Amino acid sequence: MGLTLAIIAAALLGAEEFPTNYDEARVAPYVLPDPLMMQSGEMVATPEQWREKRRPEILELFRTHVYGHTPGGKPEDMHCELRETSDDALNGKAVRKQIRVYFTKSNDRPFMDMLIYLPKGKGPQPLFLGMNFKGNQSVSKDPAVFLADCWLAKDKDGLIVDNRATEQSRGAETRRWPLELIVERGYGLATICYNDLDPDFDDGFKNGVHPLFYKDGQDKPAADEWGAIGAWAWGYSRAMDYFESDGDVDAKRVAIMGHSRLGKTSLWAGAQDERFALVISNESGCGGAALSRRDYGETTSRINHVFPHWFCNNYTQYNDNDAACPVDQHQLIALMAPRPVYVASAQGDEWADPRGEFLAARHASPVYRLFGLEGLAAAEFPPANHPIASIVGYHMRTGEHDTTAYDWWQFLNFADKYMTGH
Ligand code: GTR
Repeated sequence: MGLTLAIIAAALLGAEEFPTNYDEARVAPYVLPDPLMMQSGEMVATPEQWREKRRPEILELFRTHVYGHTPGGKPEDMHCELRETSDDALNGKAVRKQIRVYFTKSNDRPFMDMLIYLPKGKGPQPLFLGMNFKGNQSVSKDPAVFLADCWLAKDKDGLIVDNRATEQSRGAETRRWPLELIVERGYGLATICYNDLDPDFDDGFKNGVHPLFYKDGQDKPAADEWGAIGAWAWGYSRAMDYFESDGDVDAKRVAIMGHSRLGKTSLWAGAQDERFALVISNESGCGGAALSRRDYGETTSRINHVFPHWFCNNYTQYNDNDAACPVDQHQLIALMAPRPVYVASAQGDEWADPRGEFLAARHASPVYRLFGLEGLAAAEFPPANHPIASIVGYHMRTGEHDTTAYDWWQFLNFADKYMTGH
């Protein structure tokens, strides 16, 4: 059947208002913008032309039309506080650090709390960086982890009370974060709750990092300025700023991973910030890895209505009008080139359009070929549980919308192959 909870929720939210197509035969033909055709009409023929002309063009189009412009670079007064550390974490196998990153001179909110585990070893360690939904305490059962101090969405299990973390929420998300496995495989894990950057509800951009950058008289982002996804992605880059200052972390070997809305975020962060060595999107779907012009599953119109704070306001121009958008999501994936990028789907997650995610990865491949790399090594949509481990990697596993141990095994194998050579 493949109906996910998200689809049921979508149906409850007004199926007539936002019709959803799940019939392959009803996907209308579409034409994708060519990642290698410059706005002048000239074709990109060399990696230099890509790097100097076409890549900046595509990035600017995504900034103007999809995710909004983001204030660049490390804030001048950003500073970090090591709140807690131990070299005896995970039964002596790991070093734990809990860092608070402040973005201005002030120590008031907004700030972000990062939890880091590093395998014990000589020299700086590679790591995975991934944001979490329910607070750092949900990622690990380790009692030394500070309870998240930010707004959290109500959850169905009642572990979040009055939008705050509780003791009961410790380890609530461990099935999505196989920490011991990651450390055993020789990688660290760093995580941040995304709500630290901007709580995930529409409040007119008052309570996250946006106001730090308002010009005089400004009280919300302009139509081509960042929404929540932009702010979360900005947080990924601030984490990278921190890694560059921590001698225990190998900042040249940092993989970013995100699930669902945070998969959209990891792609956008990886596109803008080339310091990330490897980028993983897990079931990011609409506005993430899935082609928008392919009418299957979640639509631009619905996502902009239900989550009006995620993208920039300009993006609403493409509600029910995807063909008019000057970019599509294969070009976002292409912005990772020549770095390794992995797109993961789940068979039961039709809402995120697995085939549309596969096709976007496939259509990003000509940019990789420009660099003498293969891109995605599959012409046909693969059956479930047949990972494709080329430099543009892809799998669709069986099961529902989630991040599972199966997904992590593929991410770890992929990072071994393309980032660390473990
Ligand atoms: C859904 C949304 C998806 C995806 C998901 C999630 O409601 O429609 O695009 O982002 O949430 O983040 O879990």
